[in-house]
Amino acid sequence: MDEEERMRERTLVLLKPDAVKRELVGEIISRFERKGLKIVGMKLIKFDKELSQKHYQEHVNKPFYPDLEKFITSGPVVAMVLEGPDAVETVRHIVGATNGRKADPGSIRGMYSNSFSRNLVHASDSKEAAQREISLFFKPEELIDWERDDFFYYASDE
Ligand code: FUP
Repeated sequence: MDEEERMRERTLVLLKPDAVKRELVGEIISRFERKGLKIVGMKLIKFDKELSQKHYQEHVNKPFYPDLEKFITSGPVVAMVLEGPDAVETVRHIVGATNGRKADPGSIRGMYSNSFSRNLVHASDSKEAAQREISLFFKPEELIDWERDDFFYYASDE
């Protein structure tokens, strides 16, 4: 893989209904922005059962799935695509371990979640999963390429 491709890796992040209902959306997005990850796609969505079954395809037959489906369909979700160097791994690292009580205290889950199942954020766990999940939530034309530009901190004609 060339360097350019590695720098522009993309991953899917969901801010789950607990993040929205606890009004932590801004706080969590700030963590990603300040880390230097670029938002290239973002929308507020509501999961139905079908989308839940597709997104959590590897969990559908597990005993905890009914609760997971009930939770993920219980309110709005912010879906985002983040871009940056090794984005899949970097984002998983900032998000922290699944169980908020065991997650590193500096991670998003470690800071804000006190639960195993209500853990605020989903992040793709591999490049293959990222590709599949991005295409589940976003059409290609909904992903926008943009460049950082210091010029926009002020206008030259002010
Ligand atoms: P993660 O990759 O950290 O988001 O975790 P998993 O893909 O293993 O699990 C998906 C979601 O299912 C987690 F957010 C928590 C929930 N879950 C349970 O509620 N019970 C379990 O035993 C395992 C996972």
